[in-house]
Amino acid sequence: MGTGFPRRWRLAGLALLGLVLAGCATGRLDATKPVGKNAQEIDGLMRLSGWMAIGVGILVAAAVATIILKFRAKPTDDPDDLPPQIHGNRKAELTWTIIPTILLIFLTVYTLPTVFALASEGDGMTIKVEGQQWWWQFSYDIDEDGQYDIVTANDLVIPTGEEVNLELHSNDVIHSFWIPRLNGKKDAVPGRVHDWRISSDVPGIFYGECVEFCGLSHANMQMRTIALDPDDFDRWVRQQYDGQTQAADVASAEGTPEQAAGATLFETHCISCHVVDGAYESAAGGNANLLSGLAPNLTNLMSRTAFAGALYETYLLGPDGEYLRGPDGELRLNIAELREWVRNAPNMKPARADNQQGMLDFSEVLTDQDLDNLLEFLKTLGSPPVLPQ
Ligand code: HEC
Ligand SMILES: [Cu+2]
Repeated sequence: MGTGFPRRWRLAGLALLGLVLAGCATGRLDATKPVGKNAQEIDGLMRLSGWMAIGVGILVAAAVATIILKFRAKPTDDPDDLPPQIHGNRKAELTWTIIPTILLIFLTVYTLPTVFALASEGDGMTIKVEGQQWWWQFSYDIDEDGQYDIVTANDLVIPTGEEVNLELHSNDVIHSFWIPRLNGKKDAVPGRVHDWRISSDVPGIFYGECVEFCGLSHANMQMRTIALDPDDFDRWVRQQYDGQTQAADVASAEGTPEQAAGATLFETHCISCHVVDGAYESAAGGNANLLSGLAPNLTNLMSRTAFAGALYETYLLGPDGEYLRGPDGELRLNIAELREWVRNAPNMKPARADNQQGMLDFSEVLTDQDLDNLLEFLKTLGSPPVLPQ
């Protein structure tokens, strides 16, 4: 064979291609099973253009095959006898110019309404979304007075049945927000505000990833949308408010001795970056130790299904992704990974704490006893998540 690649290289390439393609349709980031209205519209266009491409592909392949077979050299041909030599063919050239033009005009006209529909404003609430290396923050102005009442991370909780507006920001470099089953991708460029929408008619957890390369832990910058039916969403809002009061009580040493010791350690080591509403607000809204100026608000840490840019589950999952429960039906905290995170976060998720990106390594600072106490304190921050029914 003429090509320079040995056979096993070509086979390996084929196997790799197979693996890559298999990755397209499996797992949590499956764009082929749209749930949100916008994702469905995008999926419809994908399918239409996909089928058109398949049709064109088949026609072209058939034409090529026909020509190869029909005009191949026959044993009876005289090798010196050339077929008539021609230059150009107006009919053929017009055909293969006009048909694609018609197809493309059709696709354009068909696509435009969706492009405009995706850009219009939804009828639901507006949530501020901030990307930073390497996690997402979500801020809610529940009573619409211009103040954010709830600030959370990783889990974007939305009510079902309404088109939620997202205001995308970035605090450092370009990120891109994508929840494949709910909507397409939208970049978050520093210094700009991008409007986006998201909706789901059914309750559920929908996973997402940052899809603009943003540095060391880009692959670990995940997030999820938790769609709750309106009653559950109201429960979640009340729960978030309750968490704010609760935290204040523990911080003023109304807990167990371990919790109080944890609160003291938290004050010493953590509040330079982390805010806990009602308790530790001194650094509220900003922090000089981080390039992005923000660390996750920990007020309702326990109410989030994931931590560290949704890289780790807050509660233990079984083999089929179902939540494991204790004897009283309560969720089981993923205490091992949470403890390891507090001990040495850069070990759990690549970061550059020395460059003001990411959480510090506390393994040389905190003793085992300190870690136990800190964990006792963290456990008081909010109540377990409201899960979609
Ligand atoms: C230098 C700033 C800084 C300090 C100090 C710091 N953190 Fe963090 N922390 C961060 C950043 C940034 C993240 C997000 C990291 C990521 O997801 O990549 C984070 C994440 C966390 C999370 C996960 C929260 C979530 O929802 O994802 C917990 C829990 C946490 N920190 C606890 C602590 C504790 C406890 C201390 C004190 C012992 C502490 N942090 C000190 C910056 C800091
Ligand atoms: Cu990113």
